[in-house]
Amino acid sequence: MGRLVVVSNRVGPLKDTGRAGGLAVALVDALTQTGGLWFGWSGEVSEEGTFGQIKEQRTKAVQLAQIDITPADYEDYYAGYANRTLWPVLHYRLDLAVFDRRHETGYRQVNDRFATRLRPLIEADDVLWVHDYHFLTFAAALRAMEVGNPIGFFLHIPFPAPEILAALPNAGSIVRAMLAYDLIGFQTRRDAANFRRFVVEELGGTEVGDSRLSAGGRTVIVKAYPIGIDAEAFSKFAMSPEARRSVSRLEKQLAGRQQIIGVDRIDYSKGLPERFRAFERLLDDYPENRGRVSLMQIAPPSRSELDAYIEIRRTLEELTGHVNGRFSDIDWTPIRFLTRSFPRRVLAGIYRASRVGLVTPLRDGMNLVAKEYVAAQRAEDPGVLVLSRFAGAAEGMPEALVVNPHSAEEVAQGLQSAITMPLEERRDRWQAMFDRLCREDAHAWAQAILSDLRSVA
Ligand code: GDG
Repeated sequence: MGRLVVVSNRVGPLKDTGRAGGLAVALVDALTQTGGLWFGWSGEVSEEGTFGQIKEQRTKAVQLAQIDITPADYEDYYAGYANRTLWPVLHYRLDLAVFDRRHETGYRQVNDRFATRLRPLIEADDVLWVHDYHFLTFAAALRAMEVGNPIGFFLHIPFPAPEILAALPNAGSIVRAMLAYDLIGFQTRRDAANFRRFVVEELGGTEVGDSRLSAGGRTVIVKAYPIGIDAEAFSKFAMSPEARRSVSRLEKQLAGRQQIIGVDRIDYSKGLPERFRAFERLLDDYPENRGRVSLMQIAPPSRSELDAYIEIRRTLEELTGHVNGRFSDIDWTPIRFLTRSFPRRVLAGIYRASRVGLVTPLRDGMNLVAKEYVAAQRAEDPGVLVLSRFAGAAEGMPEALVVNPHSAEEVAQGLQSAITMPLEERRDRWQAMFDRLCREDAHAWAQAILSDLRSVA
C-alpha cells in the first residue's frame, strides 16, 4: 500500500502534548500505518515565505514538512480569503463576509505555491488527503502539474446551501476547481447534498448513484464522513489524575450546586451571545435555579486580529457583566467567563464535573466539544448534552436535547429539562451516545475516507 500524504493548514503535533486533539491523533495513526508525510504551513511568516526552506521533523515512518508564508500571503490568503471570506460564507454569514479580488488571487497563488513545493516530494503510489477550506483549489494546482495520484479532500466546516454560496464572487470557478479532487468528504449528509445541488444547478453536473457526481468530464466521490473523536482515550483523560484534581477543585467550589459548561474558541459561529442570553432567560423563567445553577464558559481567544472577533469578545464581556450584575449573590456568581485555554485532561475533568454540556453554535461543521462532553461523563451518573440543531453533531446524536440556538426560550427550556432530568433517562440517553461515539470514532472516520480514496487508485 502506498504512503499517505496529508496536507493541512497547520501540521502536527506528532506526539501527545496534552493539547493535541483527536484529529491530530487519528491522522498520525493513519500516517503511521503506511508511513507518510504531513505537509502544511509552519504558522510563521517570513520574507522568503513559500520559497523558503522546508522545515522538517521526523519520527520513524512519519515526516512533517512545513513552509512559511509571506506577510502579504498572511493578509490575503489566511486572514483575508480563508478567514474573512470563506469562513463567514461557509457558515452562512454573508453579512460578515469581505469580498476582495486581491484576497482571492492571493489565496489561489498560495495554493499554487504550496502545490509547487509539495510536487517533488510526491511518490508514484502515494495517496493524498487534503484538509479544509484553506485548500479548495489545491488539487487543481497539482493536476496542472500532471499529478495523477488519488487526491481526497475533507471539509471540516459546513458547505452552505447554493442560495448562499452563489453570493461568493467566482463561486462557480472555486467549486469547479474542487472537482479536481477524486473524493470530496463532508461532515453531514446535508453538506454533501448542498455541494451536489450546487454542482448540478450551477455547473450542469449530474448525479451518478447517491455518492458520485459527474461534471466537466470527471467523476468524483461526494459523501458524508462525520468526524469522530478518540472516545476511549478521551474517556480515560476524564479519569486521569489531572482530571480528578480539577473535578475535586470544582466540586468543592460548587458545593452541591450544578454547573453548565460551554467550551468554544471565541468565534461568531459558536452562538455565544445567544447562549449567554438563553442562560439569563433560564434564570428569569425558572427562578428556582438562581443561586443553584451556574454557567462556566471556557473561551480561548482565536483569530483575535480580526475585527469581528474583537467585537464578539466585547459583547460577551458586557453580557457577563450584565447577567452577573443582575443575579449574583454574596456566595454565587451566575456566569464565569474564562478567556484562556486548559490542557485536555483538565478540560475532561471540567466536563465530568458539569451536569449540563451546552453546545449552541449557529452553524458548525461537526462540533467536537459535544462529543468530548459525552465521552467524559460518568456512566453511573452522566450529565446531559443540550445541542444546537445547526451543529453537524446533531445529525448523529439524536439522544441529546436538540434545540434552536436562536430561541432563548427554547434553549432555556432545554436547560431546565436537562437540569431536572431523572437519572434513568440520563443514563439511557448517554449510553446510546457513548456507544456510538466508540464505534464511530476518529480512527474509523479516517479509515472510511482512506479506504474509499484507495479504491479510486
Ligand atoms: C473545526 C470545525 C469541526 C477548546 N478549548 C480548549 C480546547 N479546545 C478544543 C476542544 C475541541 C476543539 O478545541 C474544538 O473543536 P470544535 O469541533 O468544537 O471546533 P473548531 O475548532 O471550530 O473545529 C468543527 C472540527 O473542525 C473538526 O472537524 O468539528 O465544526 O469548525 O477538541 O476540546 N482544547 C484544549 N484547551 C482548551 O481550552 N486543550
